[in-house]
Amino acid sequence: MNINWYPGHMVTAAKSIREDLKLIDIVVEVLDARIPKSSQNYIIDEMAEGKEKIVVLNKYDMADKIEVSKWKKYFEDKGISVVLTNAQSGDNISKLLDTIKIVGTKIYKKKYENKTIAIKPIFRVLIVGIPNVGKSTLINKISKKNSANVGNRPGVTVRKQWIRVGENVELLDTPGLLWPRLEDGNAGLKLALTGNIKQEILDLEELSAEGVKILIKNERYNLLFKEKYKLSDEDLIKEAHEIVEIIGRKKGCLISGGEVDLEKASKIFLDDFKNGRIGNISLDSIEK
Ligand SMILES: Nc1nc2c(ncn2[C@@H]2O[C@H](COP(=O)(O)OP(=O)(O)OP(=O)(O)O)[C@@H](O)[C@H]2O)c(=O)[nH]1
Ligand SMILES: [Mg+2]
Repeated sequence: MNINWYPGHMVTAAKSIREDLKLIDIVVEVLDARIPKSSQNYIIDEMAEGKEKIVVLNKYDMADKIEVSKWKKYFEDKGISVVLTNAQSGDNISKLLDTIKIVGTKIYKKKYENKTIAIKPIFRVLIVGIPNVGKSTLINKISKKNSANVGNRPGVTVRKQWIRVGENVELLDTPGLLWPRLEDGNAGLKLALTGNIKQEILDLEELSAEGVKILIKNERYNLLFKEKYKLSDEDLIKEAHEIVEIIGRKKGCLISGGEVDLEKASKIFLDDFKNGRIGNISLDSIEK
């Protein structure tokens, strides 16, 4: 699947973030806990070079807990602090704020070694990540305000915005930045299934069939899938697009003549997938 998606506002945002980096002490990279590899952006990595980085694995509530704990260890082994969050419910948000303060204090101690600082330091934090990972939701939860716009579609934040938290933390919300070339592995497919790129720009029937294939291949996900749509063992050995059709029939997506409306069926399946309603599913495993 070849996707080239790099809207104008992202180009502008990337430029302005590069300028803001001079003011920044800490870079918080927000990843989707279901796809910690595919939701990484190499532009961000390059921007964060030389800065202290914290990785947030957000939407933890929808991810496969076994895979997430492996990913947590992977980042920690590289010396990066990791916080698992559910920005929607607020789980672990205070832990993230504590981590920011710990890392910030460490930076200031190093910077002002042997000098007494008269003023209280302010930690300036850049919140970055690909579209729709939950950056603005996270900021609203940390600041206990609804200053940042949120929405369940990529591309909600189009302008950067500073948000003050307490006395000594300032967060910079930024528009989602997507690596403009997505040909590596199945990153585009995974980003579409988790809703980080607009599903409408893809062929929905092809996308849902790919999603079904992923679920069938994995022993645990296969069971979740079967349970969710009350599928039989016979259903599960059929071709992926036929399984989508079965789901459509069960959901009553019919057009005249009793045929299944495949587009509607695909949309229902993809919406369930994106919103974690099939179960806790991760698409990036650490081994691959
Ligand atoms: N289940 C779940 N949903 C979340 C979580 N965090 C955010 N969301 C939802 O994800 C959607 C996107 O959230 P935003 O905060 O707008 O995402 P963003 O990263 O700011 O997106 P852009 O501004 O488009 O780059 C919203 O519908 C949120 O409610 C989470 O931890 N779990
Ligand atoms: Mg946003």
